[in-house]
Amino acid sequence: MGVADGADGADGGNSAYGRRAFKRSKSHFTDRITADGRGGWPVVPGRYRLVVSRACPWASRSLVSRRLLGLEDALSLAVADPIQDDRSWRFTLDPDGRDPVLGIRYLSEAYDRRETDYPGGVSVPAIVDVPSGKLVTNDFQQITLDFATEWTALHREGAPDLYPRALRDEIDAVMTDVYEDVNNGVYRTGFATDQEEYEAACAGVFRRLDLLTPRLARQRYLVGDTITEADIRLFTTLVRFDAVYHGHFKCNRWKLAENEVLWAYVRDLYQTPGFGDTVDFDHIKRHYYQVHTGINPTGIVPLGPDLSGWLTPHHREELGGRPFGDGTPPGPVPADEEVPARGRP
Ligand SMILES: N[C@@H](CCC(=O)N[C@@H](CS)C(=O)NCC(=O)O)C(=O)O
Repeated sequence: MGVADGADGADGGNSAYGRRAFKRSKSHFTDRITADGRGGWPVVPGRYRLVVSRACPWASRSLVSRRLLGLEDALSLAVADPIQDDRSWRFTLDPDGRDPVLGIRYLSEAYDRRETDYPGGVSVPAIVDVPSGKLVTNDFQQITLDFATEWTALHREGAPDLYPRALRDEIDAVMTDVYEDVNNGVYRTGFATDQEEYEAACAGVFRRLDLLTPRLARQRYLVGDTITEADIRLFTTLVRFDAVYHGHFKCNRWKLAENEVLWAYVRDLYQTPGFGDTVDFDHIKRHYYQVHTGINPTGIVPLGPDLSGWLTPHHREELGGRPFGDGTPPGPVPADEEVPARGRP
């Protein structure tokens, strides 16, 4: 496999298999879609298409946030095959291998329409302007913040406030630490190329999880008493932890299922409408184990872990908290977006 997370420009330069420490590259296309259209991309229902891989934790943030806010009708969804080829993300899950709305076979075609001969990697999540077929943004850090704050006119009735103004400083501080040590820390651990680098990154992952544990033993959610952007970002890493980060990325001091607090926290979110219904464990496992041939040369995908625990009672309601604040849970998943049975517990 020519292209792999951590092996190309989109996700850390050539460092995953080189001698330098793993370093995540910045998103290249950082245009924003805004309520007032100040950057040339106004929020308009039906104009844009969100392209994701359900394998990818960064893309999965946008899937969860889109569901919680009820943006499914306003912003359509393309799901890429979890296995990239040497032209990167492709629409081989769709009839004739083409995205039915954009009419393209590879996400790179939308990148090319935006910038010819763009030398960097192709990454998800990506938002594409349907009329022109051009990529607008692949800036995963900004995409969900803009869903919460710029797409408000299109939110469903009862949508939660995922980035409440009064809590932004605290949310930002928590997200910065979680990004460095956990979201990106698992990648630095998995793609480390020497022992020292691996040990430092792995220790950092568990140090941060140890620090989060007493906080989440006291309170149901990371910040305040409702679900916020901070929970979405921690969730998309934790939900992958035992399935891929523990084995494939060698983050194996303990399994999440061995930490009573974090395991209950992530199960609570998994069972909350808008979270677990976006998760495809089949895509997650096949992507990591088959694509990163540098660290798993046989491409063998393990059979475990057993997924049945995800649906067991978590008892987190006893901590109080109001998942959606003054709002309500999202409705059912649109029929054409349901995760196939093999990806679910
Ligand atoms: N560094 C990416 C963040 C998103 C990202 O790394 N996505 C991964 C999938 S988890 C990706 O698409 N990597 C390119 C590839 O694997 O071909 C960006 O520039 O926005």
